[in-house]
Amino acid sequence: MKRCLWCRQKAVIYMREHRLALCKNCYPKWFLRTTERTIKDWKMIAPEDKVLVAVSGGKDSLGLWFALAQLGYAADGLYVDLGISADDYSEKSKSYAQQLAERLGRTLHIVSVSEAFGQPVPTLAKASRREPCSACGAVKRYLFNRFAVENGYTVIATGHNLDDEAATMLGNVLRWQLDYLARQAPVLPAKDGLVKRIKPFIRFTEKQVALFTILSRIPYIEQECPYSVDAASLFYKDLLNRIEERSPGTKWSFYAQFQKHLQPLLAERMGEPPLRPCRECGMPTTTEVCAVCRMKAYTRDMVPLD
Ligand code: Q46
Ligand code: ZN
Repeated sequence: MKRCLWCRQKAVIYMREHRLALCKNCYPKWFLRTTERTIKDWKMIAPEDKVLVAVSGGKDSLGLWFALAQLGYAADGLYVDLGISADDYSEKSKSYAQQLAERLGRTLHIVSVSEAFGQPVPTLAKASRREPCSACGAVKRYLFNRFAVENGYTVIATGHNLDDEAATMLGNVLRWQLDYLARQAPVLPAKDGLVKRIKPFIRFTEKQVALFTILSRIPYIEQECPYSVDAASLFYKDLLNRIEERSPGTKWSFYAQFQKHLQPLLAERMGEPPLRPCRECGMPTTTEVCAVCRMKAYTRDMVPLD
């Protein structure tokens, strides 16, 4: 049995990449300390910032909101109700977000896609012939940004972890999608109507975040979104886990060395597409009419669902 390196109690986790075993009391302390260091190292949050956490009801975003509160950041949450009725997914995930808001005594804002655009995400996707996750991603990015701008939030924090980011990066590297790689960073600064975005959990694997959330006794939605069939990303995560198994620390160095050496060069080289206000809604976009307004146009003649 491994013992906690800090206090010699029974360990609940051994992190090979750090050669560190910790018990259930010391692990959350290490986790919070590491989160704080990530925020400082990457200059994610300034004292005058107003932080909005993108809360989905899952372990990562709820863990993030809780961790920020523990660290003294007065962050509020925004839950975007996607209107996914299969398996009661949206209703259930919303109630987990509300539970944590109550425990933290912080505000949880709720924005409904159906109210904003007349239709829920699955209908918007179908009408515009987009994959549900592609429509969903565009709608979420749009609503988070619009809400932050309209309500004076200066930073949007998301719960992406190292497994998410390394898998996305691997996919982009295999196809050399340089434009995506140039924009893949733990901090995307504010720009022309786009609010700054940060990923404070970038240093942790999925398992590490799950353990923190569980030890903090935060209930979260365990069921997967019924549309989450992104086989490619699961495959890349599995590949990276196998590499990590053989050579602990590789996942982080794959990500971090890219951030240190290549991402800044790519960002400079690729330039950023110029943004302009959408003709329909005024939100920043690279095209004349933004992706969300184009999606909305497809559903204009549809009867709203209840
Ligand atoms: S919620 Fe939306 Fe995810 Fe569901 S439809 Fe896809 S993108 S899987 S994070
Ligand atoms: Zn628009």
